[in-house]
Amino acid sequence: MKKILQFVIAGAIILSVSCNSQIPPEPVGPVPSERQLAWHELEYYAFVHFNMNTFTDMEWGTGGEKPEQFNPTQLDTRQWAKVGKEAGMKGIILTAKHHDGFCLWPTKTTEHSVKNSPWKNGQGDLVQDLADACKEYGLKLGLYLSPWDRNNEHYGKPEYVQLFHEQLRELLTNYGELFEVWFDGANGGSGYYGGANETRKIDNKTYYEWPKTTKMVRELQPNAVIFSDGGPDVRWVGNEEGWANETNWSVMRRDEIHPGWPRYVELRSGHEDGTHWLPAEVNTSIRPGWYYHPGEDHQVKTLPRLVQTFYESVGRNGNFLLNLPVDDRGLVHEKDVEQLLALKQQIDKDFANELAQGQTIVASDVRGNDSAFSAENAIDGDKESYWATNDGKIQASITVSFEEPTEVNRIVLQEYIPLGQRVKKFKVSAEVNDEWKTIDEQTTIGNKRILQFETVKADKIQVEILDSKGPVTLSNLELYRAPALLVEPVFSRNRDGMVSISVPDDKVDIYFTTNGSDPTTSSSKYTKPFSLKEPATIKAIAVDTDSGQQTQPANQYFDIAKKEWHLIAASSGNLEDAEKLMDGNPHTFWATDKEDQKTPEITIDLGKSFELRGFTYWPIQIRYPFGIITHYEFLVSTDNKNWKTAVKGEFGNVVNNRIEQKVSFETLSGRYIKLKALKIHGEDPRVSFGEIGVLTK
Ligand code: FUL
Repeated sequence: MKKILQFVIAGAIILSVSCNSQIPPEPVGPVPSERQLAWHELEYYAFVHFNMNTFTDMEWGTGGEKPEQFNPTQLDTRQWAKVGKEAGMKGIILTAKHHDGFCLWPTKTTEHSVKNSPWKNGQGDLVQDLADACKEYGLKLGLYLSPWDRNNEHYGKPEYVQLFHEQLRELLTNYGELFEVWFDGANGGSGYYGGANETRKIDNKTYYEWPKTTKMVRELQPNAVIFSDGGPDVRWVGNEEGWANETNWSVMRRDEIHPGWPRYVELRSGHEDGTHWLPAEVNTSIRPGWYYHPGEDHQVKTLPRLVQTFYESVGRNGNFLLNLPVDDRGLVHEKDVEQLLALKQQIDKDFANELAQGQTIVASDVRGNDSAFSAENAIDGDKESYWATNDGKIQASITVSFEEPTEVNRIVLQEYIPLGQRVKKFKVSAEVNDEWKTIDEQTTIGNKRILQFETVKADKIQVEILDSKGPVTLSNLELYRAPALLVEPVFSRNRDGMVSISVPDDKVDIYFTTNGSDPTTSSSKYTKPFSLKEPATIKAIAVDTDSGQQTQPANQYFDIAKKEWHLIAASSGNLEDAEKLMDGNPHTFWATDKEDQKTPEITIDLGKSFELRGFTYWPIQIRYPFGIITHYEFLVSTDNKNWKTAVKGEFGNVVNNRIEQKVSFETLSGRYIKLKALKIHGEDPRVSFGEIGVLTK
């Protein structure tokens, strides 16, 4: 009997070992749904902000606009789709209705739509046009529908919610398959509201009946993911600048989040102990604004900036949603097209030649010593196969050995996310001339992590998983040697008017002009800071001394220098420190005191009289800002006694998009300027200033 028992036990052990060898690891934590998995595959797609604001030069229309104002002359959605396709994007998400309430399709729910516009004599349907164009170019279609509607008279009441759901139903029913439905979190506030012109508050958590909204999307578009600050399928990344945190979990404690969530900063990293799969989408615009503004034609993001955004979104476990502000002709502007194609070219170059495939690869631990989970699976080009470790093995390494020393400066890592996101900490090292050196130590991987590092000529590259939520599952490891990226020069000018031009690489020369002409290698060569006191536009190129390759010209306009400026009065705050709001550096700031009870204001003496045509305000640039002015009044005086209001207004979307605000006004001469903060964002009573400037040209 004893023998039989021993035999049975031995058999059970053998059985369990061989079973373990074929059983994949248990999932860890929440896992993605089918529709989320399909969404992860998309990685890079376009946002198109094109609507009433395109014709009013605004970021947030009030809702009081007239349908007649919507009048594109060359609208061509096929051009958008063609550009998107050529840029390597997988789809387009269109603002079918933005906060001002104007609908780009002939909805039955309101008269405020294309059907009452001159475009195609009111016969057009822009959503349909784009759906057709996407189909033709093999792109997916997504739609943005703003819950906030500053036009609708019923906004704030139950009637509006019914109408909002009806609009959603139309969009979900009439335009074929959608891959994503986008709900913005910026809701409630002042608006036209059918002529009431008032402020209406709503409860973001309950007003829109989110469960009903989700149910409708699930029924009518079962494959579409739903985006909002907190999903339910895809989350906002918590900034509009185009980056996710290096630590980026695709899981979150979703039930804590709602649209307009005040703890949105947490969206940048996710929650390690998340209860739901809720991956991040990194949305940013190719220009400063979401909408087209002719004044921003020269501010299309530079190639280095776009490349950086790619690495800080796709390379940090996020999807990259790049906004194209289609212009008032109805076309993606040629400057934007140029940059999109340049980005595509650069990314293609960076990842042109994969180096790990075909090399020897070994792992310190392989699940059940089974080839189904071998190290080779990480370099076989098949995402469905993966290297896995045994249960309990949460520290392990995988090493690629090159046949001969090979230059490397990029690594791509992917976890097998159908079984959850696991890795908490990992290290990448290179063996160079028999010596191991650490390249980088990082935290999360997720669907995709890309690390850039200085070129090493390595015999071996090793990835060590130092901590993980469970056994490792790595589906992909790729290595590349990307070429150098020539970075456009960057300008700065201090208070004394001394201009510096810089590039990060000292093997690169800079040539510049100050008369507005395009620089060439025959222009002045930059060697040290130079003085520039009068208004001028500086242009510069960077030239790679090895290859002779050069960048596009970068340019910057500088108005009068601020040497003679003095902050002579402020409602509160330490005046001695005030230098920081006029030192030419928007990254330093000055702020009033907490005790400031009145309308905060500052007065600056410009030292002498100027013909003033406008002013500029850089909001504070720190990571967690406070005291941003949203509504302002700007006054001018010749004697510091009698003041004239030059302009009064709102900096639209300044909190989400903290770029330099430029406001023009009818020319006024004066020596003293006063900026009043009529309204500031948030609870903090202080008002902050990154930089103040004037426009005299
Ligand atoms: C924000 C909106 O308020 C902006 O206007 C823009 O649509 C952006 C994508 O989302 O919250």
